[in-house]
This record gives sequence, C-alpha cells and structure tokens, in this order.
Amino acid sequence: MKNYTSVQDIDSVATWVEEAIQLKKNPLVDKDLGKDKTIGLVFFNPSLRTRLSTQKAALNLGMNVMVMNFTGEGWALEYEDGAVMNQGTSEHVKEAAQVVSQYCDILAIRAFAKLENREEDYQEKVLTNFIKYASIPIVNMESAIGHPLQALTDAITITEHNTKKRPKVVLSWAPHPKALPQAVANSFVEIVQKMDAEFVITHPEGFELLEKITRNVPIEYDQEKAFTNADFVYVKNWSSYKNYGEIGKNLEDWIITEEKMNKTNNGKFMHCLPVRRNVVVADGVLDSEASIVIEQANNRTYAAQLVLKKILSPLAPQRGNLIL
Ligand code: AN0
Ligand code: CP
Repeated sequence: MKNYTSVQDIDSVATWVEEAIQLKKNPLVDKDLGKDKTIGLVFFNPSLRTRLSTQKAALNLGMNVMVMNFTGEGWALEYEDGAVMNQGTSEHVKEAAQVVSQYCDILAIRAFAKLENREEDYQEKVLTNFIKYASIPIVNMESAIGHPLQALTDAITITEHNTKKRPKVVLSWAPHPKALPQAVANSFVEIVQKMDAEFVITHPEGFELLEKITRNVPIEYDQEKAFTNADFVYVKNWSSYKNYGEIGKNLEDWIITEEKMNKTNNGKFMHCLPVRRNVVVADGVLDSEASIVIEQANNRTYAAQLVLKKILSPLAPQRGNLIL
C-alpha cells in the first residue's frame, strides 16, 4: 500500500480487523520491519491519542519517529500555485513536502477542517498538496473530510465486543459548544457501510452529512427511537455541513444520558475522545460498564500499526532465500 488517506483504501475491513486483532495479541511480532526507517508526524492541530498511538505503533515496528507541530513552531505554509508570497505565509508546500521527504520514509499529517469555507475544506488542500509534492507514503491522521485511523479503530472495537451476527450500530450526534469537523463521523459512516451491521444515523434536522458519504443509510431524527435495541451507540458531535460550521441552537437535549442508554440492548457506548463530560455525555454513562472508550483508544495503536505495516512491507529490503 502506498498512502492511507481514506477508509476507501481498505480493501477488506473484515480482513484488516482480523489482522489488527492478531497484532494486538503480539505487538512486537514485526519489531524489525521498520528498522532504520523514519516516520515524520506533522500536526497542524492538537492531539493526544493520534500522536501517541501512532508513535507507539511506529516504535512497535522498530521505526524512528520525528514529530513536528506546525502551530506556533513551523513556518506558515502556502498552498496556492503561483502565489505572490508577500503576506503571512513563509514557505510553499512544494518545498516543505520535498524537504521532509528527504528526512523521512513515511509522513503522517493532521490538518483539520477550518469550518469557514466548505468548498475549501472539502478540497483537502493540505493533504492533497503533501501527496502531490512529497515522494514518500502519506498517512491521514485526520484531515478536513476524514479520520480513517479512527474509523479502523472503531471497526476493530466493534468486532471485539460484538456478540451477534448483525449488530445494530447507531451513530448519534450530541451537543458541543464549539464547532467541530465532520471528519470522524464521515469516516465512521464509511467504514460501518463496509461491515455486516444494521446501521442508523440520528441527528437533529439540518445536520445531514455529505450525501455522497451517507448514501442510503437510514436517518432517524428521533434519537430515542434510534437507540431502541442498539448494540453499539457511537457518539460524536459535528457542526452542520449544510449551514456550514453552524452548531445549532437549543439542542442540549441531545446529550447521551443513562435513560437513553436504557433503551438500547445493553448497548456499548463509544466515542473517539476527547469528550466533554455532561455536555456530550453524562458522567453516569461514561463511567458505566457500558462505556468502552478507553479500550477503543487503546485500539488506536493496533490500527496505526497495521497501516504502517502495510506501507512498510513493500519498502523493506527483500530477503532472498536464506542459504545456510
Ligand atoms: C476533533 C474533531 O471533532 O474532529 C478531534 C476528534 C478526534 N475534536 C475536537 O476538536 C474536540
Ligand atoms: N481520537 C483522536 O483522534 O484523539 P486525538 O485528537 O487526541 O488525537
């Protein structure tokens, strides 16, 4: 595999999930695969899980890791072709991407949606320009449109906790005081469509995700109805796609409570984290047995490790038949 930029890069979710579960059992099985190889992790936004789990995954594969925070530390990058750079930007992505390609063997990038201009965000200019100008494989650590490392993690976590042939999975919108991107929800929707599940999305009217992504997944505007008999409740806030970046008004009632979870079939509570307690979800749910968010975060390491392994395998020196 060259790049991992979207859930669409996964050829078989079931196979990848199985491979990741095997890696979790024996994380050091490929500890020499990345020997003398370096991964660069480039952040344009904050992170706890993505930064540490991707680093941990690389270390399990024997790689060296370099981390660069652009916010406050890197040069402000320019992305426009032919720009006259007499304003705020100091370096063009053309040079930056080529330079980093000389220091690293794989480059992972986090660049969130800015939520000001939908067309600009959905063009993914940071990710696509790095892919265009870098000469090394690129991994998406959450772009404007998607968070495929999180989605693979979520598929692993659902599979591990699933007891049914076809579980009911609900993606529920929840309130948040600040506008958040659609990326996590988008990638979750894409991956669940590739799994054997009964899938329902519930959100207030006006919070429909891009139709090209949700396709024919049923949308239920009555949250409690959606929760009925759910085996997994995956909770995430996102700001409106339609009224781009708007957070809505008087939607506090969409918080996840114990009463709502009681409608489910002993359902598990999932969230990618970070989560705002008692805004998105009540303490009683997050601290209950139903919550699997900590294990979910643990699985970030194995999702990242599987992706890096798939990228590294063709890069590793081919060992011919050993002559003893
Ligand atoms: C980010 C988001 O919603 O995309 C990152 C989640 C993994 N969340 C926040 O900014 C709180
Ligand atoms: N879930 C997730 O991506 O967390 P971070 O933003 O802390 O990396």
